[in-house]
Amino acid sequence: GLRQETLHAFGAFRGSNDVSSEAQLGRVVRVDRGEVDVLVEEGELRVMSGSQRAQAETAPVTGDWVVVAPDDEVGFYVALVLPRRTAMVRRDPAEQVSDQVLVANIDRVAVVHGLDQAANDARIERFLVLAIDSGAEPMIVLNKQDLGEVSDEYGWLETVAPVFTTSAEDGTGIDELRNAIGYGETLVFIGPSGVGKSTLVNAIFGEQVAETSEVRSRDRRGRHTTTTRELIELPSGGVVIDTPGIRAIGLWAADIALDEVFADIVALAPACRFRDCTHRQEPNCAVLEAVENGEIQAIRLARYQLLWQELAEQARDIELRKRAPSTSKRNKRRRK
Ligand SMILES: Nc1nc2c(ncn2[C@@H]2O[C@H](COP(=O)(O)OP(=O)(O)OP(=O)(O)O)[C@@H](O)[C@H]2O)c(=O)[nH]1
Ligand SMILES: [Mg+2]
Ligand SMILES: [Zn+2]
Repeated sequence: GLRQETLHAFGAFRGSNDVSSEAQLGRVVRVDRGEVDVLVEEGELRVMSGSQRAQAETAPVTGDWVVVAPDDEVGFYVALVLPRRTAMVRRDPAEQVSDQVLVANIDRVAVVHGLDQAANDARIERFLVLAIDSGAEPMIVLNKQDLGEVSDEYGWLETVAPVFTTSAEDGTGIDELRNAIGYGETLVFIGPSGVGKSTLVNAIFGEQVAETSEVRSRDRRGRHTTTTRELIELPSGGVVIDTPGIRAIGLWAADIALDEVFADIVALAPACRFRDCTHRQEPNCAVLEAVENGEIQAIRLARYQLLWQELAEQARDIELRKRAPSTSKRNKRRRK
């Protein structure tokens, strides 16, 4: 997945910095407690992430293109994280007013749902916002087709992103999915635990490269088998990234992506009487009219409003934090 602009950035870095001529370009395969595995031309290198010593200001994540340089003490270290073409970013689960990059330089984000579970529009919508916000092409994979039907409930998905129906178990739809990953392209699978992300990776690859395990029989929930975001090179020249299952994910400044996932509602808004209509109780609201005559589900409008509110509150919190950068959490609470 190496692009011309990445090569240029590497050349520019080498030209203007005092790094060893042995510095080499590589791609991060996984990040594990301060150590980073980087795929370079000759194979995988374990390097220090090098937060203290490196010029690298950004912490490397899976999928990053990095410059790796040799060092007498630590072996190798990451000297530079090259500019990211795309990145999947969530709200940091610990630091609520900062963001966290999950994977970088991806071309496609495949949101996986298991058809053995009930449809969960809210969850898929949230994952789709994350996917679109990354700058990559979104896709939806309805897996475990051998265990459940693609009912009308899933019809709306096609209006947002291409839908692939697969069974990693019996091979249905696997060729189509594999063909969707072009030469040099990177696809990342996201979704809850147990939906079959790692099994899909294995099916696409053609042999067991990612660990999988059975879902709990009681509620068909996964067991959180995959624990790191891991990059795998396909024989076809494409790349897939397997990720640990997540049930919920915090969005980060994803307003534009949100409007893409709810394009049906957004398209009606210009016909509302008020330019800043919130579609809650305003007179002559085109969206509420569409709900009334059944074109838009009331529950879908409610979910849009919830996500919209979440992002608006977040933007306000970030703004507050910017104005009072040194205020500790305790002080902030006291001021309220
Ligand atoms: N019947 C059926 N079972 C599947 C299919 N895909 C995956 N499974 C099974 O579902 C279970 C969970 O699959 P995994 O690939 O480990 O799920 P995962 O999404 O990677 O889960 P985490 O790594 O925990 O996030 C395994 O027992 C798989 O064999 C499918 O298409 N059909
Ligand atoms: Mg897995
Ligand atoms: Zn309105």
